[in-house]
Amino acid sequence: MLFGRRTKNPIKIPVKPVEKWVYTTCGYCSTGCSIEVGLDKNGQAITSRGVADAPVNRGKLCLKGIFEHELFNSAHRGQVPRLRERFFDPYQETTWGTALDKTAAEIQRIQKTHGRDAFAIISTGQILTEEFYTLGKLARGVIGTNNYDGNTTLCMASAVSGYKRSFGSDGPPGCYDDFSHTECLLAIGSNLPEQHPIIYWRLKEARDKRKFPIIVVDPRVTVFAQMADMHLPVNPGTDLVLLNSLAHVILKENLHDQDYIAAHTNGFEDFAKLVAQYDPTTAAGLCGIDEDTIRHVARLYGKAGAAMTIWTMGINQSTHGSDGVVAINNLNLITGNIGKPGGTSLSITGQCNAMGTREFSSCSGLPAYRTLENQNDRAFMADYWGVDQEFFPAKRGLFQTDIFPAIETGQIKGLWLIATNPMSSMPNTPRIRKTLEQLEFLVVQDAYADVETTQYAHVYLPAALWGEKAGVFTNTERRVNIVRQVMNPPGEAKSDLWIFNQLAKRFPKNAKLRFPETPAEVFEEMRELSKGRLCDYSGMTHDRLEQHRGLQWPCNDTQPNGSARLYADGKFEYADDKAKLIPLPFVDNNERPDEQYPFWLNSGRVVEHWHTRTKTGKIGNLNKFSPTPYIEINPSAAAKLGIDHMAYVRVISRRSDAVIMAQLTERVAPDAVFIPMHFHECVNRLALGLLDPYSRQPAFKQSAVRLEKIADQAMAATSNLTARSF
Ligand SMILES: Nc1nc2c(c(=O)[nH]1)N[C@H]1C(S)=C(S)[C@@H](COP(=O)(O)OP(=O)(O)OC[C@H]3O[C@@H](n4cnc5c(=O)[nH]c(N)nc54)[C@H](O)[C@@H]3O)O[C@H]1N2
Ligand SMILES: Nc1nc2c(c(=O)[nH]1)N[C@H]1C(S)=C(S)[C@@H](COP(=O)(O)OP(=O)(O)OC[C@H]3O[C@@H](n4cnc5c(=O)[nH]c(N)nc54)[C@H](O)[C@@H]3O)O[C@H]1N2
Ligand code: SF4
Ligand SMILES: [Mo]
Repeated sequence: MLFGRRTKNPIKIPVKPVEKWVYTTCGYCSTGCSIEVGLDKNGQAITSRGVADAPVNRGKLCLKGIFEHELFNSAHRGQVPRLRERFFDPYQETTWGTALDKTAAEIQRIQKTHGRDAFAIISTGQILTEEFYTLGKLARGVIGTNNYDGNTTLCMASAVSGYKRSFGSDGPPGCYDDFSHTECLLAIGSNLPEQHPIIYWRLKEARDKRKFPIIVVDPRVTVFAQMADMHLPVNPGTDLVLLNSLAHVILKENLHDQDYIAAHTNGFEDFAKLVAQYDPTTAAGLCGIDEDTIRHVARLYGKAGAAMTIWTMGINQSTHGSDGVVAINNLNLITGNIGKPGGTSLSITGQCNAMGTREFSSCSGLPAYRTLENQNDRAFMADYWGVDQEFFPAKRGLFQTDIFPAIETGQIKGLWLIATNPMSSMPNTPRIRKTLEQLEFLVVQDAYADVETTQYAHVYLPAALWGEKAGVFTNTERRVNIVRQVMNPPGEAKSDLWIFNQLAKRFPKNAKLRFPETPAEVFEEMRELSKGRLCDYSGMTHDRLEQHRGLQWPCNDTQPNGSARLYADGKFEYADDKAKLIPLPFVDNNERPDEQYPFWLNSGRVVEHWHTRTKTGKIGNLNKFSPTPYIEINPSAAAKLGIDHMAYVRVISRRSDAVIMAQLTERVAPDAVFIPMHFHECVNRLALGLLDPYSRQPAFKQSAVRLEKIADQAMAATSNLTARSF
């Protein structure tokens, strides 16, 4: 007898009439999947598929990648530049010439009246590296403002800072292939299955072939926590205590790698003295993980032949984000787990090109990991670009999170936002709204005309989106991959590269400074500049990148096919080649729950949506699975407050309030709530966002709120601010 499917008609998937497949790289997350977009005979994008021989995704895509071609026809794309005198006037459509003349004139007026740094620029992790590099040249070499940063301060700044403190340079040392070699994996503050589904698939595949323990540290019972061997529901903001305690046990039980420590690190004695204070009994009282579990995990990690740690925003977005990263590096240095197969500190990055901006945008320094603080680097770049060396500041300027307060105090008068939406993504948005109102001039350069920041802009510049332009992205494992142009931008929208180049022409500048027009020419400059640097691109070309489906830097004459790992020889980027072990005392400085505001407020992502939903909010298949903002509340806490499942509830913090639909679930602890970050006028009306002292990254994931039951549910539904309807 036959069972199941064989007795029925097989499911039929309609064949799409694809005439041509175009190779490109996914424009959502930092996994860096190779993707092909199928075009029909009219040149319309009708489908997407994973590239079978791509080393990252081997033919797979997550659901955002599967529907990525739908972006080309999504609603509310900006098609024409717009202009107005005051932010409350109606916008007028205008020509590119007028919009760019006005922008250049306003930048120059503000700089002349209030000083060069009175005009600020905030960019992103989502444009192409060639665009980042060109923007950097414009900002540092032509406009000359030091208040130039990226939204990566909301995202990767703590990882960058932690890598620099430990190893002397930024740059994630590991790769996805480490999953195939590791004997123990610790994942801290990362929800891989939802946020990096294909990295998760790689991990799961490796683990299915060869058993090794996966330990997930997260206050919330995430999808990742549910598949882990052990879930450690750490108290919010106390990962540093846990990490110090793991090191304590490893040293006490002699599980550390003395030879490695002696040969490749400095600072062991001070470090050992500090972690001696973090015995598991004391640590358990602070971080909420019982002492036996701490000892058990330390032994698993210390005894593994190769052990690795991955982390994402649960570490970076914290008042000790940078310290958390250094603590992870400390753990791996004392166990000899850096630069070896399966032994690494791998920061899972966020946006598609979070790495490209670090390498080439000059936001925090100069191209190819050069710094403003280094006189030789300044001299080299001044000579290369043909600008006066004195034109460069000798120290980096304000971070994104300090630029907004500087607008409040009147120090900054003008702002240019490129591919970022701080009206939704910054903490304490009521304050951001008031801040933007104060600007004399705001220019918004975005692919979508309905992005919230346009409410306060004077000029709107419509930009081409992923796949409407060409260039490269770098993923989590330092793999540079090519984004080929699939379609033309809609209407008069232009690539960010074109916009930067046109603007550059409107400033008086040194004759030597060149702004090449094509991405391939810009790439040549980047290759040349990176030769001999850690992020060496000199062995790459756009075509080689497509042939190899991405190459990992350093990629040069000696490593023409790229390098899987950094620091394999134990040589770090400090002058004496040694890494630093750094003692990290834990200081409890969060806004914590109290009688008035008894719940921890946590926030993060869902698999269907991308950030502030300017993109995924318009893709039917994504938005329909997750159309509504919600707040996760533990059923026992809800019962005490009389809050029903799916009822609207008022959530109040010291900043503001929001009305959100309750989801009762045991994913969150009785003293904690979780709200996805994707919805406008929602969690970021409430979040405090205290800053990490090194990275200036906000602690988005720890603040305090109270909940109020709403009697009039019908009224709550109609007055709900949080839903943006498309
Ligand atoms: N679908 C989708 N994928 C994305 C994105 C997206 O918007 N949508 N965005 C991309 C970007 S830019 C980024 S940065 C990444 C983010 O990727 P992740 O960091 O994995 O995602 P989040 O959901 O922000 O946060 C991860 C976890 O941190 C936990 N957490 C909160 N507080 C603490 C704490 O004190 N300690 C610990 N250990 N954990 C804590 C949260 O409970 C949450 O489960 O995702 C990328 N991928
Ligand atoms: N509460 C809370 N807040 C958070 C977080 C959290 O976990 N919790 N996470 C933080 C993190 S990690 C991040 S990365 C930020 C993200 O915050 P944002 O960067 O502000 O969010 P996005 O929605 O990705 O904004 C990108 C904008 O660029 C536009 N765009 C896309 N591609 C292009 C292009 O090629 N050119 C141009 N010119 N425009 C383009 C999009 O339409 C969109 O408006 O949010 C942060 N905010
Ligand atoms: S995992 Fe990330 S890179 Fe891969 S398809 Fe999904 S969103 Fe794109
Ligand atoms: Mo991010």
